[in-house]
Amino acid sequence: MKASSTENKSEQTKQIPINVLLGLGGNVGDVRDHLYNSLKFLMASGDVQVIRVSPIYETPPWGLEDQPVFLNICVEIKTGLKPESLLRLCHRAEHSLKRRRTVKWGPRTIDIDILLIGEETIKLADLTVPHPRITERAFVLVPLADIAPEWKLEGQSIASWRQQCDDSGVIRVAENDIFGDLISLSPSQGRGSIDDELNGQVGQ
Ligand code: A4P
Ligand code: MG
Repeated sequence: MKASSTENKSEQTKQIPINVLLGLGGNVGDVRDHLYNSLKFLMASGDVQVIRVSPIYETPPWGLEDQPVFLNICVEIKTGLKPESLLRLCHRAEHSLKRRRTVKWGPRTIDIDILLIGEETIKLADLTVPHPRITERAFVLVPLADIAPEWKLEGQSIASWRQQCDDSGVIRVAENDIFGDLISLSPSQGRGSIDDELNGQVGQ
């Protein structure tokens, strides 16, 4: 699905660009591809610059244990989108990768969570920032501490939360090399025919 250029133009002017931390994870299909294509989709909007990407971690399923292991990463982006627009863009990226919302905490090709937006606190009907339960989740804290150890959550650094979490079963399975061509490009450089490029690359 291609984002409408009219919508993008109005979104671009809505806010001074701010750094945002995202958490991405999935356990259905070729998840490395989904992680890469999600970031590419976000960049293709022209409103998102990828600043840092963590290594890729294999993580035991949290919340609903009877499902395959996940791959997780965390990403720092810079965006001028307002939070609600960023959430909509993330949902469009999930949709492009055939994400289906069936079971809460259940299997998915990709899930994109907005973890932190600068130091903002947001409580809307469909958006809570900081994302709930970050401090309980090694699948978030381990990759997050790799890219944003100094960011603060509830008065403590991410590095400190990471040290306190139970990271059993969390395994670094790859560095961030596959994302190399996406990192630190200007937003316009990420533009392209994302629909063409994604076509046929995802199975579920
Ligand atoms: N929503 C509210 N705040 C946010 C936010 N900050 N970022 C709303 C993103 N979305 C936010 O999400 C449900 C609703 O949350 C959305 O409509 C959005 O408006 P969803 O993606 O439809 O459903 P979900 O992901 O199943 O539920 P939820 O509560 O978001 O679950 P989580 O917290 O994302 O956890 N185990 C491992 N190892 N790795 C994982 O990645 N992921 C989950 C999902 C469970 N277990 C996991 C993993
Ligand atoms: Mg989610």
